[in-house]
Amino acid sequence: MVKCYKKFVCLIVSAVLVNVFMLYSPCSALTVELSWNASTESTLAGYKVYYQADSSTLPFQGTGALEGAAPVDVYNWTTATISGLDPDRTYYFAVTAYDINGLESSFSNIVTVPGSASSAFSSGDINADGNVNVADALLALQVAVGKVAPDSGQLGRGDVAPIVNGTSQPNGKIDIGDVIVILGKVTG
Ligand SMILES: [Ca+2]
Ligand SMILES: [Ca+2]
Repeated sequence: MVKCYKKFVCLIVSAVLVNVFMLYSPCSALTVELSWNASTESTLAGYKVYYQADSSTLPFQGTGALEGAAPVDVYNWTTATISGLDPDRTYYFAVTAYDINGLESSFSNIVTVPGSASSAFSSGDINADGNVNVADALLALQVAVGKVAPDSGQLGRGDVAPIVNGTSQPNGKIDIGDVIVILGKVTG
């Protein structure tokens, strides 16, 4: 049983890569479509979609989607639609697979869907005074070392890193990487 589980985990980690598409419906609720590569495990029984707002800490235990609280069991579909989400919040998604014995794989890669509010203001201007300067870098540093607990607005504005392919990919926290990016903006 243990051997089976390990093999299963390995396959899934390499096989489940989540792609994401965002749809904004007229009522301004956020709908996210996820798809992933099928597992080749012969004992595969299905997949579970985990989601959570504002925090990238696993396991995701989000609530509020029309499909129900995380995890959402999507059986053996390799796509999922999670709807009714708050478009102003940043959501994190991950998928697991489970086999016919109910054993669950580890999590797939995490997909981040930045909220409209946080992506609009994720400039590094943590203190929201209209400028990115050394005061913001200092505040980011204080958050990064745990001296200041950021509120959700500060987190959204200061979470500028990591930078992937030249684009900001907020990861739900302010750490030293964010401090460096903000300092880079300050020093030009
Ligand atoms: Ca500022
Ligand atoms: Ca960050």
